[in-house]
Amino acid sequence: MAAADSVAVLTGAGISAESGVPTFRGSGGLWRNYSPQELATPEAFARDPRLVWEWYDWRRGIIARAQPNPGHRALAELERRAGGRGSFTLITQNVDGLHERAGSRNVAKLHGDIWLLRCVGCGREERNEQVPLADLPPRCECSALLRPGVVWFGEPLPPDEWERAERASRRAQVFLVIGTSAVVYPAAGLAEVARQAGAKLGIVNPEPTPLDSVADWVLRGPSGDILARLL
Ligand code: BV8
Ligand code: ZN
Repeated sequence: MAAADSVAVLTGAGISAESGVPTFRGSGGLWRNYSPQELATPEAFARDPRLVWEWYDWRRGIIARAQPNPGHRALAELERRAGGRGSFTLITQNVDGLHERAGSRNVAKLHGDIWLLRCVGCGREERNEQVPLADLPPRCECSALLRPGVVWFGEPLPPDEWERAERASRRAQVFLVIGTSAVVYPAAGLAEVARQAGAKLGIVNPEPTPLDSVADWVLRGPSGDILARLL
């Protein structure tokens, strides 16, 4: 990896597991027996904004008490060592903000940010780190509902974040896929973009993923230990 002058990393919920943040598809991910796929949709929010907000408020509470773990910190250190412009890009599906809290700077957030609230009426966006939220669902001054500033299933990814992620994936000599089940698109498709452009593909995950069969390296284990050792 040290030889490569351009590295891109794609992370998912698994990198925050050792910080105590539940993953989506792992055992701890369930909340009142709902699956995230049922709640992380515009339809669920339209049908029952209060229920969807109870789930997000619960997650915000867990994330607010969570600390970045050695995996997050190792990626921030890797970025520092990579030095210059664009030689290290961190692409995340996570909305928990733990990468930034660990010191990562060049982060493309494909699925938004759980600390952002956006008004469904006037579109106003605000950063809100209140846990728990006073009112569920929260409302804007214009009286319309506020929604979490995240990308739900069926919604397009933020174009500028996606563009940065795709460009970094095309340019990477090494592409690491860390802590993701690699089933959600288009994020998971970035591994293929990198491979098509000639990158070596590395996977860090305690479990098998659909990308293992096309990977050059599969590092089987928790990202906290593996990334710290990689450093
Ligand atoms: C879009 C944000 C189009 C909110 C999320 C049929 C086939 C293929 C695709 C589709 C299909 N039907 C629909 C689609 C598209 C859909 C999709 O991919 N569905 C999947 C489920 C089949 N995608 C979309 O809808 C996307 N939008 O396509 O729009 C469009 C275009 C133009 C105009 C209009 C529309 C939007 C996808 C984003 C959805 N939002 N979340 C929130 O967070 O609440 S996705 C959600 O899943 C999270 O972002 C999460 O990050 C993401 C992926 O999950 P993972 O991060 O991988 O987490 P998971 O629990 O699955 O896995 C954890 C992994 O960690 C495991 O592998 C585990 O082994 C590992 N692990 C555990 N412990 C550790 C560890 N690893 C390391 N260390 C450890 N200690
Ligand atoms: Zn408003």
